[in-house]
Amino acid sequence: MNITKTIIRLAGVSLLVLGALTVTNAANADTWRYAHEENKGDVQDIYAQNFKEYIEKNSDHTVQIYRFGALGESDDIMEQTKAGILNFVNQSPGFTGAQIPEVQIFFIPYLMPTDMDRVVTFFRNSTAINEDFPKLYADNGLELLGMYPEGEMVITVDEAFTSPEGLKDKKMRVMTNPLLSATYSAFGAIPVPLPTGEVYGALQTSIINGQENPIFWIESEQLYEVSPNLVYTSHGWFTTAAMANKRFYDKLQNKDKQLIKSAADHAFEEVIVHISGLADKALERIQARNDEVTVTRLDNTQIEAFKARAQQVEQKFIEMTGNSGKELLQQFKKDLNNVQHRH
Ligand code: 6CS
Repeated sequence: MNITKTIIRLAGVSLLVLGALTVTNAANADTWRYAHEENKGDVQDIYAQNFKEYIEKNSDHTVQIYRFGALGESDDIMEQTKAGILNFVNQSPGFTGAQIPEVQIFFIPYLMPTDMDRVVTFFRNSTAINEDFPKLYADNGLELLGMYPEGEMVITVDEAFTSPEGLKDKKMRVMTNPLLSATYSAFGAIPVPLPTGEVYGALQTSIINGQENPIFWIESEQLYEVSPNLVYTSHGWFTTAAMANKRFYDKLQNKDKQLIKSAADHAFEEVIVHISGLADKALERIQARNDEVTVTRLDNTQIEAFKARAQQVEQKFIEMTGNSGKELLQQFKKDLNNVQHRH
């Protein structure tokens, strides 16, 4: 979507005065605009709501939240943030990876641990997450506020599988970054990059045979209705990131910068509480609602066959990102190793 269309769309959904980046009154209370990629009550919405509540409780500022679809697709809200129309955006590396190749690290399969405690400890303590990524985002005009996990990735497909042979030639929707396509090619499938809003229809019309997402999203978007076979492959976690337009952020007073960082820390903690047990509860609700749903959990031997293909994706990541990606990967692995030792 081009900027003109974007502005028209934004004007249509809100009564904002265009041209003013923030609406300021005499008391210096601003209205900040924040867009994310999910529906009401989903993980990114919980983060955004908690961010908003913290800001509004601790300052005179207001945060206006725009959910999935209100302002377009994920790439549209990023474009609007870069243009300064929005102040904050939550965009997942699945999409940002097309612009900042290093963030595709999350799509190297079997790199992340599978159990939630380890994943959370990693996000809290990782140097790569907390020091290296902010620099990469800053180089792209974005102030990174936080990265957080949303849930384990689960594959939904028209026929359950237990080996790469079972995925052979299946058209699998992927988020629009090249490394995730490489992962699905390595798994034997045919990757089909699509924006979020096209996934349900593409499954319904069999343009694609399957896709991957955390369970809460499979429930939220009712993907199980059109893709009922759930396969747990343990190959990764859905990670996302909240950020601000850096030009906007850099011009703020220190107390507002501090307020925003504290609000992001608060939102992170609330999200971690929200996601504990979320996938299991969502799965129960899905199964209660639809008796066509099947659940396949790969055992360790079956997982090995997929894991054996991860190395070529790691190699591809290094080819795509050069030295900077290589160093990031080293740090990432070091951080992951520290997590194993803590548990
Ligand atoms: O698959 C997607 O496109 C979407 N999945 C999640 C969990 N959040 C937003 C994202 O756009």
